[in-house]
Amino acid sequence: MASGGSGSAERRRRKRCLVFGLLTVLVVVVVVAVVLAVTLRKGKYTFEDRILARCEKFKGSDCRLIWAKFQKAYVGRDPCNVPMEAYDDFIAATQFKPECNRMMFWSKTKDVVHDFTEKRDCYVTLEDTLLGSVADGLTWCGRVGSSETLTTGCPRWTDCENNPVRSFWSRASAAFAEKACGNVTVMLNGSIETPFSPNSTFRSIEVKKFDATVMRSLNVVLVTQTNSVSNCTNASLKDLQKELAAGIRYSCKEVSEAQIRECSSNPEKPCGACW
Ligand code: DVN
Repeated sequence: MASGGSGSAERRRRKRCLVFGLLTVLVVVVVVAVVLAVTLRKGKYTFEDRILARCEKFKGSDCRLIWAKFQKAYVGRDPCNVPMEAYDDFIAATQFKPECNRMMFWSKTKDVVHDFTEKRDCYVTLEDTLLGSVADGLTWCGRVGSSETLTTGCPRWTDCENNPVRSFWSRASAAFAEKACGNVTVMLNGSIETPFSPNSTFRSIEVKKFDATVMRSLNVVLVTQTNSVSNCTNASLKDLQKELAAGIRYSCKEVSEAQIRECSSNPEKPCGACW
């Protein structure tokens, strides 16, 4: 019987092993399924998710409303028929308080400017505000008869003027420039023949919106390299002075990119000593 007893004990042990084995397999399957689901969900990180995540960095923003107003501008529309005014409701929903004496504009100097504003809390560009940061570096459009946001197959910047991305930046730039106040700075590129470029957003939109009743001066920082072709006597900068609203003081300073980069990486250096 003893053998019988040991036989049933053996059977019980084997049964316990089998149950434990099955449970282990079940746990592994569940964990793999969860990981897959999360990974696949991550793969579906939508354009909307991206906009909302960027918006939520600005505490207190009604990001769902802002997303609704943003997509209202282009969803269901011919992607070459989205005028800048289509974003008016979005602009109204993303109102920002201008930071007088700290606002920075730029043209053909995107990398050095954003390297500076990311590392130093001296100035604020449009792309550092809620208004500009939600869409910075992104491409989007809609199409007639669809409620989707497309991120491929959209018109390029120069394909047509009224495309969703270009119209967004025109409208956002106008809103940012309208609020420029106090002493305003602009970083222009000394390595090109016309730092104040005719077709640039800075020239075609922003300078025209500067308001002398709130803006005191425009201070050009002309970013130079060893092989720079322009300096502060450049003809296009003379045009800039002429196009500035009466009453806004103008200054220009040639500053090497190396000096700006050094200041970006040296938080001990006071902002005012960067140029
Ligand atoms: O003051 C800044 C800022 O406020 C912004 O809102 O407008 C001013 C910068 O615009 P800008 O004067 O036209 O300066 P850029 O350097 O000529 O163009 C700025 C950006 O617009 C470029 O960096 C391009 O964006 P991207 O591709 O780098 O994310 C885009 N852009 C301008 N002309 C373009 C173009 N993209 C493609 N093709 C073009 N022809």
